[in-house]
Amino acid sequence: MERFLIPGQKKRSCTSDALTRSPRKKIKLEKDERMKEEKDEVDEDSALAEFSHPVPWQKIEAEGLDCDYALLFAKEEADQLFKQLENEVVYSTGEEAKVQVFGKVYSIPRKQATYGDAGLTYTYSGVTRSACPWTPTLESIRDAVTKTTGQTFNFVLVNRYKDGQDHMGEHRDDEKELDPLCPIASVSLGAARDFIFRHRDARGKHSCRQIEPVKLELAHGSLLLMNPPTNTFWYHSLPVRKKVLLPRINLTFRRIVLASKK
Ligand SMILES: O=C(O)CCC(=O)C(=O)O
Repeated sequence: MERFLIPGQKKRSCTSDALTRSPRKKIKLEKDERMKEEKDEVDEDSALAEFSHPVPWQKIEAEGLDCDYALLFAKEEADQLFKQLENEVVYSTGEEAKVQVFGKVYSIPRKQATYGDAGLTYTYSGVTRSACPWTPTLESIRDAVTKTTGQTFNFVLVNRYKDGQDHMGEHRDDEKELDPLCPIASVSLGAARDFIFRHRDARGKHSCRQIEPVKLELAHGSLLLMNPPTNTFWYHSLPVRKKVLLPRINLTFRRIVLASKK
């Protein structure tokens, strides 16, 4: 994994050669360096003003897989957001809490809700869901993701896992109504859970290639960006983890293409 762009890191100049300088010259140089550092810091701070959360990003790459991972919220903020979502989000019941797989209807092993801009719908696993109006907390998390990534989103799928028995099976988020150029931004709050990517050519008994799965742990307050073309080539899942006893909420922010643009 390669580390890249860490917007919050301050650059410090190396002092080793300064040790060999004469004391008077050294004092002047140190003063100049301090002034330059201070100027650099001001420049960096103003450049960073647009980032609400200057966080270290990790690049996760494999053949056809391109993801970025970072901690977006510190623990206290993430705890607070989790509590607020517990109060605000209303999860689907009845037919909307089911999926259809090869014509058979199943109850989903977690709770789900969909929020977004007025009039949007999203169809997956054979069920069409309409967007409820944004809640204040979903809106503020969406805006934090937009500030950090520069991407805009008009829809969010909320999944609540009561513990490690709740899970999500392998799938790709490749529905035709999703903007193919927009990453899917996945924010995790609550219990850390394993998240597994598997290449489409390396699944099941009849897989035609040997490609190692990519395994991540999604931490409390984290943001995972699944950039195109990840969802064309890779399936992802959140497997059962019996040892996990605490709940988790996951938000996947998406951009749905408006009907006139499809
Ligand atoms: O809960 C998760 O991290 C997985 C969510 C997911 O795969 C999805 O919303 O498509």
